[in-house]
Amino acid sequence: MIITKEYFKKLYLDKFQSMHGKEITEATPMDQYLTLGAVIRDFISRKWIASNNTYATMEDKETYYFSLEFLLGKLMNANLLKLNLGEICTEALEELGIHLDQIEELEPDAGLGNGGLGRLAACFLDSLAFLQLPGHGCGIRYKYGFFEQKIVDGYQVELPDNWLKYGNVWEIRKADKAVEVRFGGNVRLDQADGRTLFIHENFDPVLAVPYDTPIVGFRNNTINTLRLWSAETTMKDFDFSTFNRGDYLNAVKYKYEVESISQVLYPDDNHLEGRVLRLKQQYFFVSAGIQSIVRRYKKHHADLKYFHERVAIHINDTHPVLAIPELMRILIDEEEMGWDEAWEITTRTISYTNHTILPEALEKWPIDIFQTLLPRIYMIVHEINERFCSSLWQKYPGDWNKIRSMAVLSDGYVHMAHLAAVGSKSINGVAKIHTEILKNQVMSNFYDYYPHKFNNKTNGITPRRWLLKSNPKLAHLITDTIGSDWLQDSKKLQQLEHYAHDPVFQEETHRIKQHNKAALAALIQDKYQVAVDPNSIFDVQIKRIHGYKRQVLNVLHIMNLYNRLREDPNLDIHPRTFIFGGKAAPSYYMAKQTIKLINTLASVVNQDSRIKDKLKVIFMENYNVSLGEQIFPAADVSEQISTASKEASGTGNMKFMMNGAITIGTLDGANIEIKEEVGKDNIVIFGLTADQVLKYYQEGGYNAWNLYHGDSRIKTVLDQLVNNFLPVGPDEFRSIYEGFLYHNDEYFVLKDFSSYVDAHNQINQLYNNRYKWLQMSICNIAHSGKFSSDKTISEYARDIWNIHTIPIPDQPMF
Ligand code: 26W
Repeated sequence: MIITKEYFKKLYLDKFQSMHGKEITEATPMDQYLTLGAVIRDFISRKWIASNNTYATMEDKETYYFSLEFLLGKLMNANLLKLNLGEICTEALEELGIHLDQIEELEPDAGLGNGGLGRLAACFLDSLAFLQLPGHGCGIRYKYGFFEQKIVDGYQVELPDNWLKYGNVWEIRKADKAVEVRFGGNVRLDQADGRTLFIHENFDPVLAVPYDTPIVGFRNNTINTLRLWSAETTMKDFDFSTFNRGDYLNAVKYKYEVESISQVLYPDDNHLEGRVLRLKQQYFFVSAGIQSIVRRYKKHHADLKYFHERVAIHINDTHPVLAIPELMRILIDEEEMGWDEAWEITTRTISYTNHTILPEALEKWPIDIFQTLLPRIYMIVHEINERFCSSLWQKYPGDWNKIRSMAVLSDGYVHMAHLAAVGSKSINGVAKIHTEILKNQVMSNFYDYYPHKFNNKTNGITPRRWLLKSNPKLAHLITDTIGSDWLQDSKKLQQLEHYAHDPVFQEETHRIKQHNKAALAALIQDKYQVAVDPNSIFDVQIKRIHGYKRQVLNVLHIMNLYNRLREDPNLDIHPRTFIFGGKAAPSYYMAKQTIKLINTLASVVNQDSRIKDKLKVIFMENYNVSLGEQIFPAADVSEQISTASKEASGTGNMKFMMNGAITIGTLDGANIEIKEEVGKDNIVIFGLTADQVLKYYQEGGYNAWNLYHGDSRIKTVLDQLVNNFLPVGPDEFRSIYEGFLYHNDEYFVLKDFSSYVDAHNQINQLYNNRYKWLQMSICNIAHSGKFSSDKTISEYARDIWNIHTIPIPDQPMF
């Protein structure tokens, strides 16, 4: 059915009246937004039902992506694009006096993630639906998402992200699908018919209530489901037993404690704080998710023996690793299966991705805490460990050190990555180099033991959001130039290479970049009252603030450049605007000081008229998905400067590339594969290699003081951190200074400083050759299809999950 503008208007007006019971002329912007959400939902719902019915009745496999984080961003515009309703909707609403772009602004970002891992999960869901693959998400419906960042006096201040304040137009609460999750208590053993029974008693029950969000396929009929669980008290426990005993205050406290499980996303990124509530969150959603999958399976299949042929469960890092013992528990305790059969099924169902090698991010939980909270799960983990250690003993008799280093339980801890390695069929890293480091360093013992489990799946990003939605002008230019096939197959972007030297195409690309830069400059002017010149080079580092990502290296280079400009205001450099964005974990002092340092430097540089506007520094507050959508299309230079070996993959690097920015980066994560794709002349590489870094860590021999004394540029900028050069107390940045000199520069910032400065000089030269720069930029766009999450997901589907395309039949619209 063709939807006309008139028809859309009628749908909208009817919906408005039935929802709000007043005239459209009295609509508030929020009324307008909620009405449009409801209209779009109606377009989705038929297809959603059809997708669910198709999946339920097919004889094929479905996959479930378990993740503690899903960083979706806004959905309205994305859904309109996918349903191909954007134009009709814009025009219809205009005639009603409603501006779509204005009401879209009202939608809060769904910010249920910290950074890379959470956004990857969102891109993967998008690609699953695009590829018509039966794959769903499972996570937590946090009441508060990732905190909102305000900058006050240069410092980060955290505010709660109350994203559900006005309701959520996309979710549907499924109260009838709620399940119970049990914490604490004790396990009593009993015997029946020659079987040992494990009876979990005196537990605290928590009701897990699912909220389903449709994941819309791009111009197809597929609607998959993201199921997020919310923690509630079971009515019977709250209202009747406790309350009736007259213990009102305790009843309220109990309700509060239960609900706290899905209250807030932990803002930890690459660092485990180890709060018991986090472990509760992990078991809560994993148990609820697996129970609901088993329940659904049993509706259509009699025998759990074939579970792994119908269900694949993927765990996004170790956060959902309790899926392994939880599936064992259900198969053994509830389905009365024997251990060996249950283990066979579990280890054929579950697959695991590792996203980080930083030791402080590897999850481990004290055994006593684990056992108290999850007594039955602990017994199962204990048994897994016993059996695993005895098989290790077979292979490595007497090698206690090796066995201890691989055990699931050792030194008083449950080691979650070891549990993941033992209990899943596949272990993958997220970029080639990362997988190699896993195999040869971090998990080398496991690689020796289970070589067949290891594989690489280089990350990707969805071109629907990161090109089509966020950079519509570039998307149109591409379609005008090579046709629209790239929308169905991102590899086709490669055809743009033929136009890399075409002056007309170059000029069009340039015009669009300037347009996007002007829009970002206007936003910066509006928000921060700083004038930045769209003709300057926009050099951008947006990502979490972390020592290993080395925002401080970027800062030291800017300080050096500033020093050069003050010495010689006529220095022949192309004007630069350095843009930063990113959040620090609230308890990460050094990261927060880095934000203060960037803002302090900005306040000095931006006001210094001597340097003739050749340098500007901007810190953009509250970096999130929506802000990213405005920044990536406006970037000329992409800063990917992690200490080599530390950034597992990176995905921001791919978003910049897809929007035509040139990478300045180390040979780390996916930068290496970007270099392989575009060739060494279309990327600017600097710094230590991963091998060199790892060698330093193993053998020592690095001395930061030597660099400080040996390079006057380094000495000057480090001294400027503590000598009143910056308008703060002399101790404000002492910790950063001491990190370099007294803690020997853990992330090799000083070591890479010189080659980083050279790399920036190279950027300057390249940019001054407009023809060359545009050719490089187009080459990057042309090769970005390699980093489409469609490609990544096709590989997961083929190599790990064994799931297949399941087209959903056309549905009558209403
Ligand atoms: C336990 C605390 C904690 C929280 C989050 C530890 C680790 C994490 C994540 C695994 C950190 C993360 O987001 N890693 C990033 O994952 C991206 C997607 O694969 C990669 O592109 C990034 O390089 C990696 O840092």
